Amino acid sequence: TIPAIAQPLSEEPTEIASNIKYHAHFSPHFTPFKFEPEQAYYATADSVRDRLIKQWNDTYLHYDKVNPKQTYYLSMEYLQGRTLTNAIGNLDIHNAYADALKKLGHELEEVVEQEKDAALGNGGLGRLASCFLDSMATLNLPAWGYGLRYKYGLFKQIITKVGQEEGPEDWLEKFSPWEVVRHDVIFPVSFFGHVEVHPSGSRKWVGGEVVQAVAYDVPIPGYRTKNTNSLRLWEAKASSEDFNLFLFNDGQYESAAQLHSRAQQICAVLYPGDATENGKLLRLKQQFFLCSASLQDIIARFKEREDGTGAQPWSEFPKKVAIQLNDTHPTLTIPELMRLLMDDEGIGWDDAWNITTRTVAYTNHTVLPEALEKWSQEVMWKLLPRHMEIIEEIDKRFVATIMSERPDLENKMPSMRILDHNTPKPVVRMANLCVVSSHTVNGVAQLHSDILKAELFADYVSVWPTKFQNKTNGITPRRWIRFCSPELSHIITKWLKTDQWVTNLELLANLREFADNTELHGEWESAKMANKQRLAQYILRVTGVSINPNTLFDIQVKRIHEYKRQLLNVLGVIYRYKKLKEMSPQERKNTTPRTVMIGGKAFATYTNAKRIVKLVIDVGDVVNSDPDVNNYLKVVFVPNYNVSVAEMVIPGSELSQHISTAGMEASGTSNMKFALNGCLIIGTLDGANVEIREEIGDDNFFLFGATADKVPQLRKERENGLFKPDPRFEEAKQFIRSGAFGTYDYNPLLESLEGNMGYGRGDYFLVGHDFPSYMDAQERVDEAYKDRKRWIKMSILSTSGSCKFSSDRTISQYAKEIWSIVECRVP
Ligand code: DL6
Repeated sequence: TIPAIAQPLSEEPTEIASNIKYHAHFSPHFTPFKFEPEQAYYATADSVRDRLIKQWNDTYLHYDKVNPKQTYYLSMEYLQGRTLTNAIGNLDIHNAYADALKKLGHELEEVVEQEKDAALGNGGLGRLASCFLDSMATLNLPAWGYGLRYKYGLFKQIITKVGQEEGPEDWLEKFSPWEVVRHDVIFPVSFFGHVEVHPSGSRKWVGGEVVQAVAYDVPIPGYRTKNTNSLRLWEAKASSEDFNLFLFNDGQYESAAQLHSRAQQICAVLYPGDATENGKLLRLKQQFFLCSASLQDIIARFKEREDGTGAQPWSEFPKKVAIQLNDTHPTLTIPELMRLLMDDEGIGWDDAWNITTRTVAYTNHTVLPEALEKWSQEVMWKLLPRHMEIIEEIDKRFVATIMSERPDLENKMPSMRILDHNTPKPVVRMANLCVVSSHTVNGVAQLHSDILKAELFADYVSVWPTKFQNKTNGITPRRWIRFCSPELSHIITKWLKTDQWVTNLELLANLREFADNTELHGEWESAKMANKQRLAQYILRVTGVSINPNTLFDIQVKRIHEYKRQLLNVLGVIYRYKKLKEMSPQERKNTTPRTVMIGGKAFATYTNAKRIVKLVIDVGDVVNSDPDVNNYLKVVFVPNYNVSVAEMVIPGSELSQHISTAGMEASGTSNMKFALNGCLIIGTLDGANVEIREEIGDDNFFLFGATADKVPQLRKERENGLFKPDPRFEEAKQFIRSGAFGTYDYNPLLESLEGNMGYGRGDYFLVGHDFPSYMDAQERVDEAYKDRKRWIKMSILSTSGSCKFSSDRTISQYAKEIWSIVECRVP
């Protein structure tokens, strides 16, 4: 039978079911009459999209009518993960869709599993951007996200005997039902070319290569509100005129489509390798492509909107537009905005500079030297000659201003300047350009912001003391507890007698009064157990390792990096294994049994990080197959860590490790997700750990390690041969050397902990220094876990102390203190 016409907005399961059937029939993506979970997923997604489109269009119209000041969040990364569960959750129709699918013979849980993660990001910075989008929509803030529509997101991690291997992550392999291509939103973006000087003195860039930026919009629904914002992702394509039919007919197929293939390269992959000159050029092209397309779009919207008396004057631009640069990747926004204002709109330098600096703000997300972008001036002159002229002028004027107003800073100029001519290859320092040109600069946790002010940007602080702010990161409570842990969420709602906490996380503080209640303890423990069982099944499915939910689930999942110190974790596990081996069976019975899970991707060219992955795998193979110990210790490498995996892992966690060298992790956000889910933290005083510990209490946090202020001194002492390693540390390393974990050559990894101090050498990350206090903290964990009552209480206090870490709080602060935007609720 032909399904009845779709009823897009009904919330009645029978009508939703008929709507899904309608889509399976009339929006066909597959062979007719097939309705397996995959077909059910696409039909369900189409059905959900109908309702999103209604809200989305209403939001668009409303913003257009009210013409509020809007925020534009520019980011090279968004780690959106899956959309279906989030969309039906935010629209508050989860149960209706679950019932509807049941009527059609499917389980919602199985259907959502069909969706591929949109992994258009690398780690915390990209996931933060996605949490921010959720909060902006939920808070009814008029905001847009802008990014790139990479064909391949972050690579797929394949774990083999060799270690990590990388494969393409083809999230668009079939298609994404969540994006809408706007065929009428298309802007030309130029590269290369030259600058023409007109007799009047005005300058104009004539680009050599031109590609088209086409808008693909993804709806971002707020939670229980009609406001549905947009994430606009740009795709690069060549125009049909760029296809050479003559060459094609002559059999020269590749030459005929050369410009097409060059355009396609721009959005082919997130973070293409940049070891070669070609790779560097491609990355710069990507960054400019995002900035130029987004700015043209923002300016077009500004010009379209009228203020009642006609076109808005340019002086209004900063009153209507706030641009946030998510780290330095979109820095080219600054010279591109200057260029568009001066060369296209005929505005003079001073007014253009005034508009630009009142519009743009910059967030710094790292103090790691290798992540502070520096672009070769030579490459920039080639690719963006007019922008380099503008950057030179900004630099020149900055030097002149400082020299006249702050001559005492003369000796600081070489490091404060935007242009650095002293390196073997002269470079543009993007962070300096951002600081000089933004009205506000912020760090992402209090400690990080303090370090920025005291060290990285200290000289600028003396010039512009009020420019620098802190905005401690946050996470969306919708995805990171309400939807990924419905069991725990229902308990919270029951005890708080309201579900308002989902948008007002402050209410979690009220759980505190029940922290000793035995009834709550029972419910809490069984919810955590259900989540642990679900995780255990997942681990069995993806790794073949069977883990026991009655052991302590100890988890470290994040990008693999030496500063994050997964190596410290593994060395601790190795020491634990060795001690377990040496114990009698009776002694082993008195230990706290643990399952240690480590997951994360190592950048493809980061050899030491890949060695760490290999070590975890090898240790797991030995420990898990050792009958003496495998009831007391298991070690698992969680493959292909991404947003969906996190949604499975975090609710099932009991202890999580956030153990970076103090001063090196800007904030961390997974620490917040774990704490919110009642997982205790073992960690250093680094990034947001500091604030998490303040909020949930010292007694509920397993602290260890050097503090950030001591790190430089400790490195010096080490350099001067004053470091005396703990015997446990030496024993663990020696155990690896003995070949206990196979024949792989771990010497380079072990050597990174030895020798002379230097970045990446001589134990720069202080693993050896922090090892004994880490092991002591782990002993305190073992003891605490044995006392079930105490542990559950700590877990409840962890959740109830997580109020501060909602991205709703963070975004409200950005809105008020940086962007000056207010709610614009769709009636
Ligand atoms: O602010 C989001 C996130 C922080 O939580 C992490 O601590 C930090 O490492 C990460 N930074 C980056 C830097 N990338 N660049 N450039 O990803 O940001």
